[in-house]
Amino acid sequence: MSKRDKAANQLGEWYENNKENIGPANSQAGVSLINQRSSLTIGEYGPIPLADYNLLDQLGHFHRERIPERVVHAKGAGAFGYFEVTDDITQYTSANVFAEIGKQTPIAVRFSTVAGNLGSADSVRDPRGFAVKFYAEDGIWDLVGNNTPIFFMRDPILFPMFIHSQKRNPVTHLRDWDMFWDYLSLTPMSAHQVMFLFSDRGIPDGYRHMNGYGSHTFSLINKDHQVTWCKFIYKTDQGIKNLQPSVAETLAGKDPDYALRDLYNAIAEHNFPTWTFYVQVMTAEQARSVGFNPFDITKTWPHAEFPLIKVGKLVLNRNPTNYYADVEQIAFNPNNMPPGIGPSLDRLLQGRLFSYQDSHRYRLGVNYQQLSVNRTLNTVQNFQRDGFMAINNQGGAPNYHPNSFGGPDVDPNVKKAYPIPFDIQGMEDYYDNFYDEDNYAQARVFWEKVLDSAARNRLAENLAGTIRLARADIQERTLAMFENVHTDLGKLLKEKMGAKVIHM
Ligand code: HDE
Repeated sequence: MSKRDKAANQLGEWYENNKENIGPANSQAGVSLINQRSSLTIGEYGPIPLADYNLLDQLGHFHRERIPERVVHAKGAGAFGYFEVTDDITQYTSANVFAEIGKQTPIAVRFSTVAGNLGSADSVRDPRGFAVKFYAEDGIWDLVGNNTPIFFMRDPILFPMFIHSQKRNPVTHLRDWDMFWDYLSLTPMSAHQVMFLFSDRGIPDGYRHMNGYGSHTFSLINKDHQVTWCKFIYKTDQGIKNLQPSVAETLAGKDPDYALRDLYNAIAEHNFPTWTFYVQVMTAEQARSVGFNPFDITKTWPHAEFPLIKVGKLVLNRNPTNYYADVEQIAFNPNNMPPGIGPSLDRLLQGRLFSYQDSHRYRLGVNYQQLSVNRTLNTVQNFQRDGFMAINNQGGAPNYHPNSFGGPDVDPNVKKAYPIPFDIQGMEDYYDNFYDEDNYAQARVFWEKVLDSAARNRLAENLAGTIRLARADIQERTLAMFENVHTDLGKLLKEKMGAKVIHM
């Protein structure tokens, strides 16, 4: 951090590259400014007249510089690059991004933490967002994933409550361990994800040394309209690296932007990070007999039964030229899926298909997709018009349908590239059985098969560190939840917490 790295030299480098082209200062309208050091005054020490247009313009613009931060995933870093196909999966999907080996599609990626506000520290224990925007020839594909293959819940109605419990207490405005563990221990479907989060992978060393997961079950549709369920996975080629909690704590104070700086410098030094892209696939018949609900995001698909199939690589080779324009304003939407890729019966995904556009309309405005970082490469032709900041208002094309002026009409072949119709029947109802379905089986496998004894010990240590900060009855309930995962975990946790602390 103390050395003059590429990030520290950004301004100097910009100046070297641009010094020949720097003209006189002017307004946003391009009109030359008369003075930018002093306000206009009546007499040397007199008042400022309204005629000081430049002063009013500076202040008026300044007051409007901030937009709402993302309600979750507020702190992040972004970069650009490409996705290249290395292996053929056209037997599963007709999506243009996978059309042929060697095909490259430009991408933008935004990494993030989840609970912290803008400006919060990067090296915290929190899931990491790993959102990828593919600028495909047939429209944007947003794969808005995390660094974990699973999630805290399976029903979207629980999301706002869960997030409230993980963010700040509304009175004290502090992170609150009663809220945190109260909610999680009352919602044991979170056990699997919580164990991942408190394992070594809960604090990745920057963004380059972690995997990414689409997490949900999606569908792939091939040219014969056959549907295959699938998961998307990107594995880091830099190798997994995590931070020791004590190192992470020190970094949070010394360099809260550690992950952002690391990503920027790596790319600026041409040390481009890459990930290998895989899919797992499951046929409709396998889905019916697999023994767990394959559309439940609290579950992974075992690799032994559903092996990783290599598809391509992601390369990040370009830093944003402007953070606000390229990263703060980038807007991902899981609903953006070009032909050949579709959603599934994953209930949480279905909630997300609504949530993101709604959140962008609030944060960035109704025409957020016209901002350059969000714009698709193909031509947009539809009947949406007007609203704030309509940069592309589609000129003289008709704004209603049907019309006698060329439509546009939908391409009848496109429906074949989506998994419609889904074969579903049933009574409309609130089905609560999904709430408590099979909360512990895979969490137990994680404990028994994925972690070795040293990693189990660190997991228990990390969990105990904050459980012991909650009220005694919440501690007891949280312990009971982990005892349900495995009696050994319960025992180890008790040991780590110490009886004295529980009843403080
Ligand atoms: Fe998000 N999520 N989420 N989420 N999420 C947002 O979108 C939401 C979920 C994820 O870098 C928000 O623009 C709901 C799972 C990432 O810009 C919001 C539900 C996964 C990002 C939102 C989920 C994610 C977001 C906040 C449950 C991993 C950052 C502002 C139904 C598979 C994207 C915004 C970026 C951001 C809603 C669950 C990943 C509010 C309702 C599961 C990486 O729309």
